[in-house]
Amino acid sequence: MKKKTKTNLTETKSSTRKVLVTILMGSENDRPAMVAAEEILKNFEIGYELKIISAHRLPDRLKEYLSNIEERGIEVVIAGAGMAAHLPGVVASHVKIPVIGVPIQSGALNGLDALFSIVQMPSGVPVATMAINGSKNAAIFATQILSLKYPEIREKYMKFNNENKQKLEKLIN
Ligand code: C2R
Repeated sequence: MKKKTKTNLTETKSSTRKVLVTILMGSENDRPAMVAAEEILKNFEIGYELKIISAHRLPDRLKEYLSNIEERGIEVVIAGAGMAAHLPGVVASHVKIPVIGVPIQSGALNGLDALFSIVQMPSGVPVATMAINGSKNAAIFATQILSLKYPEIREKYMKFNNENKQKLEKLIN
C-alpha cells in the first residue's frame, strides 16, 4: 500500500521575492504532484507562496485566506486537489484573479474524478483546468499570464520556450 505522509493542513512556504502566485493544495499528500509547479516558478524567479488548505476540511480558514490575497498583490492562483476536488472551484468563487486547477492522481478513480470535478465548472466561474498531475503546465500557464504585464517575466518565458524548441530540434537532427 502507498505510504502516506502526515497531513499538515495549513503549511505555508514563501519565496523571498514579491509573491505573485499562490500554490494551494487540498492535502500534504498532493505535494509530490505539485513540486513541478514550484520548480518552474523558482526557475522563472517568480515569487510564490504555498498553502495547504482544504475547502472541505477547513472552509472558514480558506475563506479567510482568500479574503485579502488580491490586496496582498497575488495575481494568479494554482490550486491542486484530488478526488472530489472542489478546492479550485471554491477558490474561483471567492476571487477575481485567474485560477488554474490541477487534478491530482489519487484514490480509487486515479484522478479522473478530480479532472471532472475541476473542469466542469458552471458558466460564469471559470477554472483553467490542466491535465491530471499537470502542475508543471499550471506554472507555465501562470507565467504566460504574468508575462502579459511583466516584461522581465515575458523575456524569461520566451527564452524558456526557445530553449525547449532547440532541445527538440537537436533530438530530431
Ligand atoms: P488526504 O490524503 O489528506 O486524505 O486527502 C486532497 O487534495 C487529496 O488529494 C485525499 C485527497 O483529498 C483531496 N481534498 C480535496 C479537498 N480537500 C482535500 N479535494 C477539497 O477541498 O476539494
